Amino acid sequence: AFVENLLKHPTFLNNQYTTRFIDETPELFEFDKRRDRGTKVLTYIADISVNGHPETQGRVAPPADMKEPRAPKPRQDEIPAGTRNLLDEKGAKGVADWMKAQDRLLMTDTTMRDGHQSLLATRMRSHDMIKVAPAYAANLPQLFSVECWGGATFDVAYRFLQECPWQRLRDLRKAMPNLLTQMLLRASNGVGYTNYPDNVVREFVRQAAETGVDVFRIFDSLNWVENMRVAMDAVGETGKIVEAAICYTGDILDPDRAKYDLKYYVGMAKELEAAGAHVLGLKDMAGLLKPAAARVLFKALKDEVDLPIHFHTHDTSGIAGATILAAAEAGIDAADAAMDAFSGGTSQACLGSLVSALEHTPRATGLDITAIREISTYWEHVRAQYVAFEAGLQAPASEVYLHEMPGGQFTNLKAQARSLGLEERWPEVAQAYADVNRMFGDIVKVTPSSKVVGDMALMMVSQGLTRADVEDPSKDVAFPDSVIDMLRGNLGQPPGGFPAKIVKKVLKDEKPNTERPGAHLAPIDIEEKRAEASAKLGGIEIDNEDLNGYLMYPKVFTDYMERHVTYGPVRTLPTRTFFYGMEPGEEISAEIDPGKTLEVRLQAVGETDENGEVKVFFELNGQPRTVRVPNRL
Ligand code: BTN
Ligand code: 3PY
Ligand code: ZN
Repeated sequence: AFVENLLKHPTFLNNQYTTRFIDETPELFEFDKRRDRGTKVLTYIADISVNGHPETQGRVAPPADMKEPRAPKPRQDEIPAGTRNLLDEKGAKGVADWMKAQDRLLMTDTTMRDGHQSLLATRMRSHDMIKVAPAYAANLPQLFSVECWGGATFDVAYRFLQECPWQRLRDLRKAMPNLLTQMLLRASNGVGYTNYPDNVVREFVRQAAETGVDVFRIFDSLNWVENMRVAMDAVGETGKIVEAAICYTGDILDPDRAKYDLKYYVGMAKELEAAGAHVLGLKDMAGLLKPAAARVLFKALKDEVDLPIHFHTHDTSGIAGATILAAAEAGIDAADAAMDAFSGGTSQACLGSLVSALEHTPRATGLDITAIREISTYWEHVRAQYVAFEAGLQAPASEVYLHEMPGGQFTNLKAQARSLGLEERWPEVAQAYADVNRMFGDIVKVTPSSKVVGDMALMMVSQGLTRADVEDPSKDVAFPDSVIDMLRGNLGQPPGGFPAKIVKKVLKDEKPNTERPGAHLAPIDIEEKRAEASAKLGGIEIDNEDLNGYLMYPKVFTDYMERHVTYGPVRTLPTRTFFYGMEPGEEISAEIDPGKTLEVRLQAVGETDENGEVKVFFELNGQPRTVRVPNRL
């Protein structure tokens, strides 16, 4: 947000130029402003070149001679009309009616959100997305939508990528003006892990719609419709598309999992329809829906509700493609897939393969397979730059039907287990996860409820506790904070409530809250928060985008802003430079503002001096520059 407006920027407020100087010599200021931001970016490059990036150190690195990935060219100069134009002309209901009238299976590309969230710990940088966005707009105008925002991408952008998520959204929106952009919103949990006051959720939705989200896929982590209404109503008010999603768990064909049977899903779908959904999402975050069950489920949903149906699943078990094809036969309107290079495993099914499989059938997608292959080749090169973040699932895992972990959590929890020294005891973790689910009454497991189950499972395995131990009233158990919080009712209520036995064990004599958490949270004084954020950051102006970052994640946001003072607009660096710095003799360029490019050459790295500092010698746009950074190694 602030990157566009230097005048409110900490860089500017902290630098040495006086107002008089600027007023009297505007050209000089222009020059110095550039130099100043350039120096910051050089400081970042120098620091990473000397010390390495904390997130990639000790991990596999991409080959040294790897080139910057090149996006395919737009095949036409004029941007063809797409679904976004339809939304502008016909409104959200008009798009929904249009969806139902299509013979073809509409496709959403998830590469820029769930694809990398599930395969690369959400670490994909905006730079790699924005470069290819014009090719999407020109070459794949038949896409239903591009999922590119929300879920875990919001906090990871600030926290680990040193970039502003709002700027990403604005840039993508601009580069793909004809395509619907789609986000994942955790209803009252916003893009966070906890319930926010209603007015924070509303304000966030308003801003996301204004900055560029067209389709809001909204879900609740316990499938509690009560907890989805605030977000659904807020999206409805913006005129954007309300895609209300049912999270799928269990197995409708398994009599042992009767809690989540066909009747349950049809009932929830009707509630969401009545609550104002334009599109019904079926969000199978773990990839549990099997082909035969999909036929039954989608036929029933098509018969019982009048909304277009958009199906999202994960390929963890390796069978997602078959399920999507079965769902297409059963009449779903739209499905999610990821570009080939970002598909499979804990990610979505393969877009190119689905498009090919449906060619010459009544549900042919209309997408150009050559355009898909070109774009996927780009993504293949992009993915290679992030090898340090590969989760390393080598093969399909039917084990997912046991533990039911969502795609994004599976590899994450594996990494957590490894860091606790439990790597070779993974099957026990998987079993404990399943046991905890049953102990909590068989709940939907998706962010944030999935994190609660994962915390409990890891705790049990590391302490050698069984479900019987945990439930034993005479045994003292120290529960993780997230478990206490959920059983207090702070994430809302699962169908039928939490089992009394475990509630009693965790809360002892404390009475849980069974009403909607947002009903008890006092509204936040938004302007007071803006002033608070500003005060923490030396009095800079906080615009609405920044404010919404602060409301979701106060500390993550202010930490990011403070690093920005030192490092400047590093989001514009090539990904290789961002994670690995530069080698002597190497040259790169970075467009720090439209039309303002830094040409950077690293000349040499000096010796470490008596103060523990290293001089790094650069050429910046042909001029010699020296930057000093601490040697922390
Ligand atoms: C984070 O991991 O907190 C975000 C990455 C930015 C940290 C910067 S990278 C350069 C410098 N070296 C460090 O060890 N930390 C900072
Ligand atoms: C998220 O909430 O980030 C998810 O991807 C849930 O599936
Ligand atoms: Zn998903």
